[in-house]
Amino acid sequence: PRILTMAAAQLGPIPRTETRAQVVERLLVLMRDAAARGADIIVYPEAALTAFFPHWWIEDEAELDAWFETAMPSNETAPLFAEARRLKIGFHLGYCELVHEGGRKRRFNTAILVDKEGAIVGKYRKIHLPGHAGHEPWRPFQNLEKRYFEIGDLGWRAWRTMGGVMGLMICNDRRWPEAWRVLGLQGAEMVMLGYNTPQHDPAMPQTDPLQDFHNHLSMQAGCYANGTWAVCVAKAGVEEGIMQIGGSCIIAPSGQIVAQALTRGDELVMAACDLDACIPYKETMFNFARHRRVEHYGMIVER
Ligand code: CDT
Repeated sequence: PRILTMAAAQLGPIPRTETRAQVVERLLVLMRDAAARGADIIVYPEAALTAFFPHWWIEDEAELDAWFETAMPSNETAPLFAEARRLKIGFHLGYCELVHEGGRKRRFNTAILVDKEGAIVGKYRKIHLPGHAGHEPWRPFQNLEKRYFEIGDLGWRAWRTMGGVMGLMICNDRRWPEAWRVLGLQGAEMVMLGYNTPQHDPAMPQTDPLQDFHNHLSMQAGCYANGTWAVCVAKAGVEEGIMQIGGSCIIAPSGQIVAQALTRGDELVMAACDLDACIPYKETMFNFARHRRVEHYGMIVER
């Protein structure tokens, strides 16, 4: 067996007034607990350093920019890297990234993978941005990812690190089989993803009672059809008046959930994951080289 002990670090709500330093303190509490319980990697959610500001219409550019990180590590996040190095634990962190590239300001919804020496070994910028770009006042809250972020330009990559093949995606990506498949085609054995998912979808309220079901349905199917583990982590609970689902979990290549959060607050969910459990799925049912029929899949990319 190739055991990797994974920790999903679910976060409860982050009030808009909470500082980065205060959030990092919460992340450190979870990291120390995870390390004491033998975790190899701790996975924090999407946009883990702040409240999920795409829920609000923000006109002032300076006010918008303040929600983004311009350096990673930064003064505020450096303690995470230092503690990971000291504890010999890897981590995944979702954050909102502001960079100056090609002579212009660019904003992305980003996740990084950091190894046990505190080095950034993987970076992903969210590709499937949900929501809308304009102000829609009929909604009880906005979903302005299409306004505040550019479509990620790094693709879905898999990295050989910490004893396995690791892939990243972010939130809405998990609902798209294509994202899982692109990672599966690179041999991913461990997918890490974070999410901020409101219980109420103003555009589709009939799915409100199904939010947890659709969450797990997508991720369990993605794991099974690609023979991979996944660690899936929520920012949960009532954040600035908006209830977000929890259900953070660790999913096996069989598609079974092996551990799941019980609360909608800060909570660690842990499991010892045998990466060799991916092998039967990758070599038999989902042996891509033997069984995929790409000559019949063209429409997927042509339309
Ligand atoms: N953060 C993120 O991508 N959230 C979306 C919200 C649903 S869009 C109504 C999600 O797919 O969970």
